Amino acid sequence: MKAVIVFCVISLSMVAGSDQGNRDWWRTMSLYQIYPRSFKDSDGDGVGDLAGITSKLDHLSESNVDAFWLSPIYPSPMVDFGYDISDFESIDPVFGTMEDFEKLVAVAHAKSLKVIVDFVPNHSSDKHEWFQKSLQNIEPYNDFYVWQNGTMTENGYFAPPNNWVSVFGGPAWTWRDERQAYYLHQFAPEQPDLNYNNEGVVQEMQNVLRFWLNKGVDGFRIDAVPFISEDVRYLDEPLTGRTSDPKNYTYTQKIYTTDQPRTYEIVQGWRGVLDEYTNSSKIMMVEAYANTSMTMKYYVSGAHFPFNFGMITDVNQDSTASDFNNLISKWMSNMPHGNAANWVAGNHDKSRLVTRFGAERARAVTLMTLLLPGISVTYNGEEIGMKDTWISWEDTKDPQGCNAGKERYETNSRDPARTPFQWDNTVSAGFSTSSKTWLPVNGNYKTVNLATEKGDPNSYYSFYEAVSKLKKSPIVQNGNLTTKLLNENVLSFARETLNDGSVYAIMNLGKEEETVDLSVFDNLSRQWNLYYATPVTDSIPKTLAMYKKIKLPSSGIAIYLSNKGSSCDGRKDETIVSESHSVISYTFGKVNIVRDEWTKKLANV
Ligand SMILES: *[C@@H]1O[C@H](CO)[C@@H](O)[C@H](O)[C@H]1NC(C)=O
Ligand SMILES: *[C@@H]1O[C@H](CO)[C@@H](O)[C@H](O)[C@H]1NC(C)=O
Ligand SMILES: *[C@@H]1O[C@H](CO)[C@@H](O)[C@H](O)[C@H]1NC(C)=O
Ligand SMILES: *[C@@H]1O[C@H](CO)[C@@H](O)[C@H](O)[C@H]1NC(C)=O
Ligand SMILES: *[C@@H]1O[C@H](CO)[C@@H](O)[C@H](O)[C@H]1NC(C)=O
Ligand SMILES: *[C@@H]1O[C@H](CO)[C@@H](O)[C@H](O)[C@H]1NC(C)=O
Ligand SMILES: CC(=O)N[C@H]1CO[C@H](CO)[C@@H](O)[C@@H]1O
Ligand SMILES: [Ca+2]
Ligand SMILES: [Ca+2]
Repeated sequence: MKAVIVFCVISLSMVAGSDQGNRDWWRTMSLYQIYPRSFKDSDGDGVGDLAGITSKLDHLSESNVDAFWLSPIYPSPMVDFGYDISDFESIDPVFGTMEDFEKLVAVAHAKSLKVIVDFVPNHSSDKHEWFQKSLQNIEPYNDFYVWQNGTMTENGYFAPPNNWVSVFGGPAWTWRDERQAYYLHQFAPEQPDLNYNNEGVVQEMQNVLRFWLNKGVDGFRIDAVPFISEDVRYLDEPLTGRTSDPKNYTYTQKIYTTDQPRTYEIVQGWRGVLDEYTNSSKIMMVEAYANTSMTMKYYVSGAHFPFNFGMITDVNQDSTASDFNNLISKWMSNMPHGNAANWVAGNHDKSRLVTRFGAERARAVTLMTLLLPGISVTYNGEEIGMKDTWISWEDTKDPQGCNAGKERYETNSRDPARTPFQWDNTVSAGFSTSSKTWLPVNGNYKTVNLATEKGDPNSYYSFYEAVSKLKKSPIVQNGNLTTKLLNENVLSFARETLNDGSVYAIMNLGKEEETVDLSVFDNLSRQWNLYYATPVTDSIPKTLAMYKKIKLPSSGIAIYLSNKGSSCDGRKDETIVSESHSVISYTFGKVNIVRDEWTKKLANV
């Protein structure tokens, strides 16, 4: 797919990198998720590590990233690839040492990059000292996990206390002879749930946060938050009727195992810990796949933001322009006043962006995540358009895949989105000097890799780099948002400022070429300059003035700038008159959302 990038944006002044003194540094940041096993291997053992990450931080700076978060790097038997932690305050040798971590933080900070680490509070590994002591009934650890006796059956043995199902399939309870009791695990049996009704657990986990804050981290991404607390009556959950298989996670309605009120109290306690660090603002973001109201509640319970997974859960290859419009307005209109929105394009649990949406439509999604108000979240590899990698049953590592069995692993395994980062076209895509890597490298690495893509203006990376740079402009940092459905297939939005110019993004999400009139945004004689478009066609003009009609091919996208005092059009613009066609407009802090009747009508179809 051919693309054009026009850098006639001389007056597009960029904001400086994250400012230590700015307490709001995170509100419009570009956040990048690093999956450490797969980012860069420094010692040739085929597994990524901390020294590897440190050596590649320039890639983040060049990609206009402000902060990165590391998936777990703690000691772990790796039953769930680091989400089963056996020591919350140390580094797994496969990733390096504590010195390597300290060096990573120092080098990152020197490059004005913020460091966010993963905090996995719901459970520990069964190999954690606390669990080992709990097994032996040693005070105070005896009560650190959720132990239940089970129910006596007619044939004299104990059945699990209730019908709760583990996320990975099978009962959420496992029997231990040592305790003559069952323990709860909402994930794998090797991931026993911590008991947040025990004050010792609450304190210990707050101390884990302090440990890493004292190492200089800038915040936390908190894993699996809705699962933290359970209803202590331990009643059966009602059945969904969606499957008759009691081992299937969809078997029950999660009314006692997720979204419990106690969970929000725990989150508030963590915020208190962050606020002890008054010198700089430390942030926490929570991973919560929950419904809208339960998700938004995290904003008022101490989280800086809950992840917005709309781009993962609400839309796909077949979604219409109005589906995308709905997901944007769903977040913007439900978010409590004054908060920062965020847009997550992918993560290590889901198929890759390009695989989910197709290479062309993926660009529209990336454009939205980078140019909508607030925070963008990019999973490593998506900036170069990496695709899911097919993994054989023999090579499968993910427990969710292994548990599903040979017949069904392909639909359950998360390995395809976790393969090594493709840096260049050398051995193992430049990820490792070893030709054998923990998961195989995608066969497309000869063409899909950072080095090659840097030299190609049509590449996914060139596109990402250009749009992520635009995100840094005062327009995208501060601009008011207006979304408009130009017709059933074409979604557009504007980020407008009174003094710094405006950005207009247009996306044809349909299968046919569409002609649209952009003067609905701006019917003045002001000139718009094309910033980026794909595919290249004369029907997308490089400049637009009074009559702003363009023909946009299927899956085409275009970004225009109207630049006050731009040297592109060589004249001073009149002050932008706020000539919106708005009927309703919601104001959220700095962000003003305007939707017109036409948008509303289509949205309600
Ligand atoms: C479990 O059984 C033990 C001994 O049979 C008893 O002391 C304890 O109270 C029971 N625990 C619960 C939670 O019912
Ligand atoms: C669980 O049940 C759902 C239907 O509710 C089905 O789509 C899914 O494939 C099942 N998962 C497994 C691992 O059997
Ligand atoms: C906070 O700043 C003060 C004064 O600049 C300094 O003395 C103190 O060590 C800092 N505390 C932390 C936790 O960085
Ligand atoms: C959202 O989830 C909560 C808790 O799981 C539930 O009580 C509530 O009814 C749900 N809201 C909607 C609109 O489904
Ligand atoms: C957004 O719109 C409001 C109301 O029209 C205006 O006061 C504000 O200055 C605008 N924001 C920017 C960054 O221009
Ligand atoms: C833009 O202005 C022209 C000339 O005043 C007018 O004919 C046209 O209808 C306007 N377009 C929109 C979308 O308002
Ligand atoms: C996106 C993400 O980090 N998901 C994790 C949620 O928590 C479970 C259990 O810790 C992990 O298996 C997932 O990878
Ligand atoms: Ca290594
Ligand atoms: Ca729990």
